Amino acid sequence: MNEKLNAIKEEALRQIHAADTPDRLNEVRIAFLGKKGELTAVLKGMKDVDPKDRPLIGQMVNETRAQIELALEETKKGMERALQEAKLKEEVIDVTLPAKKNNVGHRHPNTIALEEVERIFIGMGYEVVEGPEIEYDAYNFEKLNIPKGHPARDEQDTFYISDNILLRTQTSSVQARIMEQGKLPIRVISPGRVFRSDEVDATHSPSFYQIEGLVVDKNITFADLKGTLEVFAKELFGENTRTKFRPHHFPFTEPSAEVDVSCFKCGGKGCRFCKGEGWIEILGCGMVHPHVFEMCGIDPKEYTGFAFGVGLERIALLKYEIDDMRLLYENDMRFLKQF
Ligand code: 2NL
Repeated sequence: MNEKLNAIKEEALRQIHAADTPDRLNEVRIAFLGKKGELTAVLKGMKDVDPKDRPLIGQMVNETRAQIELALEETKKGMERALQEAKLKEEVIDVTLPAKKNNVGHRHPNTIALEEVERIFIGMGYEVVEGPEIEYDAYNFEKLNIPKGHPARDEQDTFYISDNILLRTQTSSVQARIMEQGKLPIRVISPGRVFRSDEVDATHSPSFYQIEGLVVDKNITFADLKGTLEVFAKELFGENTRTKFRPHHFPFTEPSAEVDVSCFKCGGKGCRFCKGEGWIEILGCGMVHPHVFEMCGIDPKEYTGFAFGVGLERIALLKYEIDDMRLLYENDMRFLKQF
């Protein structure tokens, strides 16, 4: 009996040492110590053993079992230790490696310029309002004194969706809606995307941004318009900036003017930047046309007002000395990273 048990033990230990995975180890356990295992079979055979020999044989079987269990346990621990060591080796952190570069985005130059303009007008008590990019021709043209047949309505310039629906060509449409609401006085700027049927070049794009301003109250005069835009120009381009109002024509204002600012590069002497002029054109403006007031439901005998329109890209190009508008839309990281 002793020899038989020894043979079982030897074979168990051999298989335990040969096992290469915890699963395989478990198979060995079941084969020797399980319900149908070899050692269990010996115990089951006790009924054929002389009763007086049973305690001794029982003890021998238990010792063999204990030895196999010990071997199983130690091998299992060894395997776990090896696994843990391999894992730790793999997870080693080299604190001398260079850190991963974290690319943080930032505002687009157009957005920086827009927020600067908004800051200036909010400081003067204006409200920022937005409206739809797809607009009725009534708000984009009719109520702004641009009647049917006017050249600005030409399909060459405007994207039409249907007879009376189009992509807005100016954000005045937002201001026409505000006037129509009839809450007076009004002091708003309306920034937003506008559309014109233009070919792309260094100064044109079929989609660009505009900021329009509108003030309506009793006793608003051209002096208010001049003072406001002078403050705006000084805030935007520096306190030494001078402004010049040149007569112009817009259908929605009367009188109308274009505004130039003294060149912030040369101070007005004339340089490459202002093309020798000393002045740079930045916006159009005027006193709101009485007919526009009437069409928007405001009594022009009681109220007057001024309005202006600025191209946002123009401001961004000037402020950051960019010479091609296309750069603002191409999303070339080499360009955008400079802001
Ligand atoms: C320009 C000229 C201008 C306006 C926009 C306006 C709006 C209303 C009533 C009257 Cl609701 N006028 N807007 C007035 C004058 C000029 O823009 O050159 N923009 C880039």
